[in-house]
Amino acid sequence: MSTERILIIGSNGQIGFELAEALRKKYGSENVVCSDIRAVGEPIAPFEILDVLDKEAMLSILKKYQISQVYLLAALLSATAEKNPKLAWDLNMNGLINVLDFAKDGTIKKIFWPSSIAVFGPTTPMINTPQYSVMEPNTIYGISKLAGERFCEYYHQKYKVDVRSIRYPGLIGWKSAPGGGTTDYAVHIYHEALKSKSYECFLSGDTTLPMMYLPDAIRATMQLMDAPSSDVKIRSSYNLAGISFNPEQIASAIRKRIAEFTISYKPDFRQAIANSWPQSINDTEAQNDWGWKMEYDLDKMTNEMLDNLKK
Ligand code: AKB
Repeated sequence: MSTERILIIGSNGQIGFELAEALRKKYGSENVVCSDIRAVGEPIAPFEILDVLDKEAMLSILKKYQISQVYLLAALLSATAEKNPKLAWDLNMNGLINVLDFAKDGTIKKIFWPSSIAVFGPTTPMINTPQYSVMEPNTIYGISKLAGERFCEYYHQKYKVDVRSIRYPGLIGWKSAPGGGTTDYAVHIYHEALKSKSYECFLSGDTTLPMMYLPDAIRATMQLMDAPSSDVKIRSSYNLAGISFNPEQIASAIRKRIAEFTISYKPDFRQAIANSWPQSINDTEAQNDWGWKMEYDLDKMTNEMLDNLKK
């Protein structure tokens, strides 16, 4: 058994919940400390209340558990961030810098930090977007993620900090709820399909975005964290392609299982955010550097989502 001691910051969120499960299975529950700004229900120990902006409190948790790796997941996502840009910048940037500083001074050894397809913007080529491209995000979330990527690479180059990152597409899972993103519709739609056989979508039917089933995203994250340091050639953040589809296409996939399902469209402010993001992503570097391979397509994901949500 490895001697890794892991801290997940933001463990109550959509990624945190499933990642905690997977990491606890791999490293043993006692070696994976979950933390969040508040407890939800009766959290499984070890759990600590932690505000990512409270550097002192973070240090005392790192020392108390002799943490070697931090997964920093606390963030404001795209739609929520637009409603409170200053808080989004503060949380998304200063939380990251706090953790990077603890790696710089040797308190911790390795960091995972999620970036997003939101680092791209309206001037980026939208189809098969390459790893290196024009990056002019026009959402505060995307701006903070792009700045975060630059900080990660800077700390790696200047201070040899072992930080690893993935530009997640929209994430879809049945175990945990999404938290304020533009891609959240692709989770809500499954819940509503089972509940009311209809769904009103806040994006237009032809809005194609890259998405990924959470088990693939968790596997990618753990694969990247396990890769030998010399294989991790990109220290900003890796593109991951996922599955590209639009609301019409996910509705058709659901109709293969629930024939009566109907979808209607009422685009809101999130439409402009979605329009600024790529429609499909090229992840050649992740495939070449650490052997990434996706498993779930739209139909396979839809079957698993509906089967599990029905239970
Ligand atoms: C969001 O919609 O904000 C997130 C993301 C794509 O990073 N799911």
